[in-house]
Amino acid sequence: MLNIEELSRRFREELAAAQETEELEKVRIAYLGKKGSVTELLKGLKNLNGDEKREAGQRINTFKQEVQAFIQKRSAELEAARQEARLKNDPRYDISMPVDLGQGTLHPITLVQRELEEIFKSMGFTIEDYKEIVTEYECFEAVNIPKYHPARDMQDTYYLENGQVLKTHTSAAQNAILRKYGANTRAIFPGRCFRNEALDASHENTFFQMEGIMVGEDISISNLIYFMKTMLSEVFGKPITVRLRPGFFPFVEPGFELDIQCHVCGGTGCPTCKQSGWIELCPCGMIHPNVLEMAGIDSEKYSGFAFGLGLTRLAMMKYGIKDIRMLNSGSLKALEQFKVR
Ligand code: FA5
Repeated sequence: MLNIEELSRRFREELAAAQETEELEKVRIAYLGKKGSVTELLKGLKNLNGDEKREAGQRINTFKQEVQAFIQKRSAELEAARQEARLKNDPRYDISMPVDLGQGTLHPITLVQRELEEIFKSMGFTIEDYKEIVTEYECFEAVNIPKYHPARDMQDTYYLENGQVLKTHTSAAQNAILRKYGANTRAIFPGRCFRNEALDASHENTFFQMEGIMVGEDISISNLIYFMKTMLSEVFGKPITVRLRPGFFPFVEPGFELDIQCHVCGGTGCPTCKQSGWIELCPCGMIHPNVLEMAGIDSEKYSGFAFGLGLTRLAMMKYGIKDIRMLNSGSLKALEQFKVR
């Protein structure tokens, strides 16, 4: 009876030595089983009386609870170690892998963006990244839209308290990229744009564009049309009907609007194309001399073209997506249709 302390010390030693579930089970039986030490102690109580019996009973029960709790804890530890060893040794599991790579799909805009990048890379263009928060100068002045010029109203802008703006168009990167490459620029720069738009089937407040610029000696409108046609026929994998009409953008002269026939309705008119049969896709033109000069390029000697492709709308046309809002919806049910990784 009085050897509980000694028993408790032995129990802890045996518990620590149990490295397998089977060994732990043996320890459990040795103490709590029918003929186990604790059970034997409890049986011995019948030989005691009165206070002695009550006191001994309490001590044995406390010890029994202790044994049960330690066995439970050790059992959980061994199970966790067993799982870890199984994952480590099983070639099907790699615990350093990012979770569930196999389940994701690329967003339709990413798919089109990557496709365009490959097309332009093959034509010698570099791919540039740019900020989403830009200065007013980059977004407007540097592309020939002076302060207070009415052309600013063409883009409903989100201004930040520090005076910067959320990029309204990828043209905001033109100045930086022209400065980077100078008179030999051939670059595309995809990016997210933000405008305070009234939303409808073809207008979002957050959408993607892909800008392209090419500068050099003797770059002309023919070069511009060639690149536009090559790009569109490659993306759609077939000749597509386009329409070029004059368009005003302060940073190009002359400027054009390049529309493509609506792929949702085939040109007959639907809510996506506002019943016109055409989608405004890619404004473009010859870079205004002021823009070249502001980037330190001699506009007498060099010329260039620029285009601002509506990447989100291109994805819509390519995949026949009727409503632009689906693309930012985060709806896996809708987006998982594009099972390309
Ligand atoms: C511009 O943003 C000019 N910076 C494009 C440009 C670049 C012209 C270089 C000339 C030279 P615009 O505001 O039209 O232009 O937008 C260009 C394209 O972006 C549109 O044709 C359209 O496809 C897409 N776009 C514009 N606003 C939205 C919107 N709210 N939601 C979805 N796509 C939009």
